[in-house]
Amino acid sequence: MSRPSLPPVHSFESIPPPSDVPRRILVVDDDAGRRLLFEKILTMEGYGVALAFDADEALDSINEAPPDLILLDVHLAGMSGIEFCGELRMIDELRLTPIVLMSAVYKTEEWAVRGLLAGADDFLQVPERLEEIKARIRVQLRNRRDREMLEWLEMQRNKLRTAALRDSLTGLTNRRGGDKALRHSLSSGEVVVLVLLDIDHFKNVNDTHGHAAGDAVLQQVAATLERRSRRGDVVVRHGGEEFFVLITGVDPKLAASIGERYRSAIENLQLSDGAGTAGVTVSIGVAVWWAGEEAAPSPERMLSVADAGLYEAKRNGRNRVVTTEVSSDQSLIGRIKGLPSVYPRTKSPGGGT
Ligand code: GH3
Ligand code: MG
Ligand code: MG
Repeated sequence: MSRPSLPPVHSFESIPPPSDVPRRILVVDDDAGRRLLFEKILTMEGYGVALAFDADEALDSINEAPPDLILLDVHLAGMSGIEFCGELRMIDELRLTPIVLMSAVYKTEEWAVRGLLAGADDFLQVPERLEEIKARIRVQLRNRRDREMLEWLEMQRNKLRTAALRDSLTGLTNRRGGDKALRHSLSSGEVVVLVLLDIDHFKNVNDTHGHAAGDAVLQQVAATLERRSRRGDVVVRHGGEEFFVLITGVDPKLAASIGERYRSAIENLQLSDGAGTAGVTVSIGVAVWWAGEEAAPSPERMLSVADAGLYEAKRNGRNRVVTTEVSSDQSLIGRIKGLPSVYPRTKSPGGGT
């Protein structure tokens, strides 16, 4: 019984089909005849083709427009294609670009091995078996597209991950991100200063000027906190009109004055017209963890100590700072070690940190 004959090789389809976007292939070969041959067959395959005689021309072409695949002769004029392949692999723009080495010389096993180890993705004997060469080029471009897709997905995932930790109104780190950062700080073994701020009588802003004006105030307060923060500090919108700034590795004696710096920055903030209100103030509770031998407090405890200070600041007349030290001992809440704990409703003492 005779076997059914296979269809002609050029009628095979690549699965998945090649991308709709025409791909550009750079052919680097010092042999003019082969350059022409590849230009012809690759153009017929629907690829854009760039030609280079040697490494210099190839680099010029790459600089002008990075190709999607490089077809590289092993024996370049004045240079080994294998060495050049190694150099190309160091170029960041080409990290996804397949490099296919080719040689017209027989018995090329050693070169094939060296070339593949130097970073080439395939090694072709040319100009034999042109249909196979075309198929191998397709496979490399397909692999490249898969890698691009993976990179794109990874980027999307990172974007989503970042977005999940951002507050959409103010652009600050949101509560989830803030809690994560606080946990991380407390496990660092360093001093942690938590400055918890709540806008005073914010409900009045909404009631008097409308919710949009309220939103504008929140944005301007957020921007001010961000501007006043130092590199490495984390500014968080912890909820409605409540924020915190997380500072790690600072001199704990400065905690109260750091709180005061933020208080006065908000008091002096000139709200833009859109906010429809003259100005706002904040009440602040600062919790300080001095670090040391003891186990660090939990994030919840750190926040509750700061919150107790904030509540006290509200009760004492608002627009003020109450600073409290946190001990890891659950029975001791808010030991004050000679810190100026309550700032009266006055201007900043100046200096600060
Ligand atoms: P206190 O000085 O005691 O903090 O008074 P307050 O009015 O600031 O506090 P209260 O908790 O009574 O009101 C908070 C207000 O914050 C009520 C709520 O509508 C408003 N708010 C919370 N989130 C947003 C927001 O995203 N946009 C706007 N515009 N308002 C918000
Ligand atoms: Mg408030
Ligand atoms: Mg509140």
